[in-house]
Amino acid sequence: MDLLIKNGTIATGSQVFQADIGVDGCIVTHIGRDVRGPASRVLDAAGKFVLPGGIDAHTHFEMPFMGTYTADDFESGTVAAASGGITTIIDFAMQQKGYSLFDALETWRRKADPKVCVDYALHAVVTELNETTFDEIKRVVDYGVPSFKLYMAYRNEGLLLDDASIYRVMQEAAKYGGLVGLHCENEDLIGHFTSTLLKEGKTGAEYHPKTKPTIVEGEAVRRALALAEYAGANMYVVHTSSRLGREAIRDAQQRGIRAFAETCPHYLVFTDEVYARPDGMNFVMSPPIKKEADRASLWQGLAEGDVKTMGSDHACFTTQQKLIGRDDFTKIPNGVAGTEVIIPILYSQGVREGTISLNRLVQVTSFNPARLFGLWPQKGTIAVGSDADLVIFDPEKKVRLTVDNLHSRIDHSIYEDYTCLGYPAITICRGEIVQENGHFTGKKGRGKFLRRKPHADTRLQL
Ligand code: DUC
Ligand code: ZN
Ligand code: ZN
Repeated sequence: MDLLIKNGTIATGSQVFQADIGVDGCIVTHIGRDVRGPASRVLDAAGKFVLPGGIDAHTHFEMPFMGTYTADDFESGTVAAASGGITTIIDFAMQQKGYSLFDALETWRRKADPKVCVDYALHAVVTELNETTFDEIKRVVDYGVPSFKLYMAYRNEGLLLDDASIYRVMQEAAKYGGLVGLHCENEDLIGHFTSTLLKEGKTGAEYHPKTKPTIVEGEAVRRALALAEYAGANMYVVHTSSRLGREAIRDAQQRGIRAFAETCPHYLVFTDEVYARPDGMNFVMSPPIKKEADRASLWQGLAEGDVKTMGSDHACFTTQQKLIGRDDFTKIPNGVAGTEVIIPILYSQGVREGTISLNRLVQVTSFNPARLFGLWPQKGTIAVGSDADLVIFDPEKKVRLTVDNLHSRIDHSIYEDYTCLGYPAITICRGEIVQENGHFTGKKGRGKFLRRKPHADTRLQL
């Protein structure tokens, strides 16, 4: 065999057990108490956990946005991902006005294929619904992209889709087992709050969260839920940031609606006090970070099971790029880095503090995204026959999330003062060691495009 991992404690979405793992080529071929070689490489995982590689279903690499491009491309972004134990990313192929969904998928594949260092898949972002795009929905699903993303905000960026179009995409996608992701924020309210503040001369970064109070997300989530319920669609709320949003989704789930919530590491760590800091602009993302009660509620959602996944919304910008909005917060490119910190933060702040179990960490970082996005059972677990996407996680490794320890192509870290206890020591992507003790050891372009399966049973359950 090619790789033998001895003496580790394996954690999946449902089990924790002691076993060795044998890998041949890209695939796990043996799991057992005393797997023997010969093997080309043997790793001793005594005292460590072996987790299924993380799936970050929310990245924006090399994305044109707010007059610039996100700073990480598919190379630096996936090096960062691998360094944090993420072995699959799902990025968003953004439809440009006047172009088809397939144009966007082709553009994104051209950007990603030569550079990507871990496996990847794509969501199709619908920014304009015309007869071409409507008819494309089935073909996009058949191509291996059974998930869509619709924006209820960002009119000025050309991303917003009106409610009728959202409803039509939901209804059409549902026919083919697609999942519809939504950026839920009420654009008209944002516009009202923004123009009021700007008229008062309030232009600093500290005013960004004031344009998007919790009702902005809460209302939009409820509207999206109503549309999805009527359309009979499965829906996924990206970057849930508030108690109102989370509770709306939880209540809908309890009524049998197939709605799933994702949250992001920054909403679990910070409160809106960060916007008063001198580096407040670095925290400008949408939705913005909210209050302590929201942060606590999202942790509760992870623990209780209604928040199903962790995505990073990795869309980062250098200080120079952020300074585009020095005199007007509405021009600060929105977004932060995060793909590298998902697993370390969930472990340090969640598992170590007893808020979530190790199984729950695996569910939200790997098992659930694999199930929701049609990657199961190739990804999302450790099993004979599954891809050898593995993280050897050292629960005693201390890493401060400073700019020097992280791998994004930006010059700052919003987590500068955050020290993790527990960190991925080795990341293995389809049998290849891509990260060892903070050093990237993989190869640019080795990641594969993953064609995903739609949900055969549209009554998706998790
Ligand atoms: N939010 C961000 O902060 N950046 C990219 C897109 C988004 O929805
Ligand atoms: Zn968004
Ligand atoms: Zn996003």
